[in-house]
Amino acid sequence: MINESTLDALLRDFEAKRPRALARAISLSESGHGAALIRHLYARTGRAMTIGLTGPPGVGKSTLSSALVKKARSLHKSVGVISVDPSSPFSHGALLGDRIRLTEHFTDPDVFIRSMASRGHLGGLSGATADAVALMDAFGLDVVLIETVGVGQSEIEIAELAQTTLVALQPGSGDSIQVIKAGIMEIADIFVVNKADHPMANQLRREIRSMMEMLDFAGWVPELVTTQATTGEGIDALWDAIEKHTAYLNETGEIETRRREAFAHQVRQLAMGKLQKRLEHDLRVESPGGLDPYALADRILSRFGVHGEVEEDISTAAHPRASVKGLM
Ligand SMILES: Nc1nc2c(ncn2[C@@H]2O[C@H](COP(=O)(O)OP(=O)(O)OP(=O)(O)O)[C@@H](O)[C@H]2O)c(=O)[nH]1
Ligand SMILES: [Mg+2]
Repeated sequence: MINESTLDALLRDFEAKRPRALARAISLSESGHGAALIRHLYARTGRAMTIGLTGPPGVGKSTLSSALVKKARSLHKSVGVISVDPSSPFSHGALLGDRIRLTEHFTDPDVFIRSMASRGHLGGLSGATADAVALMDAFGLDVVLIETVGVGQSEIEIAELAQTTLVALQPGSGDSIQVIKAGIMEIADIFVVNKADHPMANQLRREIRSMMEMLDFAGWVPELVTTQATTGEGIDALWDAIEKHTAYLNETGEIETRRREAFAHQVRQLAMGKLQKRLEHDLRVESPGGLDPYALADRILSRFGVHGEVEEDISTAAHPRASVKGLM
């Protein structure tokens, strides 16, 4: 926990834009003690441009992040980078590789780099990440870039926190198949074929195009950008695509829909986290006393104010952005 005077001091440092205060704030929320901070700072969020960057291991996400940071800095924007590793229970340690690729930005006071892992946060890794995004936003960083590895569910969740989601794919790896399988198609606002110098880069572009032809998009049609992150080739085009998407969100008002969805997602994660903790406790201490599972479930639920049958509305999926042609 954090006491009143520590919180006040931290908020003062935060307001004075001391990077250490931001670092400490993120650490606190990462370990499950961020509620009071977020309560104080939440009203100041909603300003930053938030970019999610996901893709399989080794595709070049960190190299792309570094190139995007450079681009944003050339436009005099301050940047926060959050690199998320769902497989690592620790922050900092396992992510040395990421950090090394960002070294050229280490000494820049307008670049704030942070690795995340889930520790004690009730909302799990996506909850901890959501807090970090909110804190960087409240701190006044113009751009927040969230890098997540892989193509699984938790990465999709994290990508949904962002206004604009970039999906980076690797030539010659069968990635396009993975994309269809994992439902990544639906979350990508921009596809990035990185490693343009790879002989299979053009084939991957064709595969992505034909994949897109199978889909009906509700509104935005994903952009396809080719980059060579190591040389910076294509980064200007990528940045333009990000700005174009941002403009689209603002002009159509979809930015509000995305914010609402992200908000609901966070509330859901937090509430479920708390409920689950309570439930596990009750299950441990409760003696079944001859009750059947339904009866015991009802007894426990009645303590949460849930009685009798519940109307079925279990759809938690976010609003679909694309659907397969002919299926819906
Ligand atoms: N040839 C080539 N190599 C690249 C390019 N971009 C990145 N790489 C290399 O690909 C390797 C992986 O790059 P990273 O940026 O660490 O990839 P990542 O997706 O962040 O990897 P993880 O964080 O481990 O998932 C490094 O050796 C990079 O130098 C590119 O455009 N062309
Ligand atoms: Mg990386």
